[in-house]
Amino acid sequence: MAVRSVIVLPTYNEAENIVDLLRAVRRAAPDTDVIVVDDSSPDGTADLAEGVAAEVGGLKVLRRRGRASLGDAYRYGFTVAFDEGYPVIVSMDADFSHDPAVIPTMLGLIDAGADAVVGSRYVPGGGTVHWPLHRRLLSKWGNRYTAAALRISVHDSTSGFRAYRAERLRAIDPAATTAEGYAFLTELVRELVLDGAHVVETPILFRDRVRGTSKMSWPIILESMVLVTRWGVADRLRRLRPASRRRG
Ligand SMILES: Nc1nc2c(ncn2[C@@H]2O[C@H](COP(=O)(O)OP(=O)(O)O)[C@@H](O)[C@H]2O)c(=O)[nH]1
Ligand SMILES: [Mg+2]
Repeated sequence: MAVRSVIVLPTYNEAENIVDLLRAVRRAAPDTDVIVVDDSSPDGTADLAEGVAAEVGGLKVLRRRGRASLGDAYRYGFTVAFDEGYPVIVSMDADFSHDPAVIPTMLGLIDAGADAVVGSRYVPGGGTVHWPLHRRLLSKWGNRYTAAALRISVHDSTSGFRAYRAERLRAIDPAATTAEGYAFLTELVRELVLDGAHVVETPILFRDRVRGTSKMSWPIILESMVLVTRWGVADRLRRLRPASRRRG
């Protein structure tokens, strides 16, 4: 029997994608449960997800109220996944940018000993398809800056397509993270690396969404630049003072 696993799937206005995506996930990963974390999407995403729950099976829909934030949605979804005792937690986007066919590969890498698997656009075999030039440049150079500032060897810290060994994720206490946008994903990678976790990357082809709209915004981009710079400085200061404790 395969290890129990769950996909935490944050959604905001994914009405045009959610039903097909849940069906595709079920085909690709028949034994993996799904927790949809919806931020009260005005387009009715949560209702649509619930509408196929019986058909898809192993599906729970969480509805959050209050401010919509990717970081908050993940913090909440991970807490529920921990409480339910899943040993492996997968994260992915709900817009078909992440191919569900990669999920078994990720689960296999966790099984083989990885603590976390990052689906990476920036390792051999990985890439982006149909992504506008400005998004490609922002992502590629943002990730290069992140790797240099944080001195980590992960090439795609902002990828949301991942698998985690739950006990390793729990050890860094994701509920205590603070980033709201995709910087949350970088925050987790940094904390995992600082904690000595074995983080591996597997290539993915990231496809731009065909339906629905991106929630990317200037404040989210700015948050990421500011936080990465701040973490980079904090990590450097800590290295200068080896006696001090981790996290800064
Ligand atoms: N629950 C929740 N999900 C979000 C929020 N922002 C984005 N998402 C979801 O996170 C995933 C990635 O967001 P997306 O807009 O596609 O970002 P992009 O791929 O960087 O353009 C998608 O599944 C979105 O529906 C949010 O504030 N709350
Ligand atoms: Mg997207």
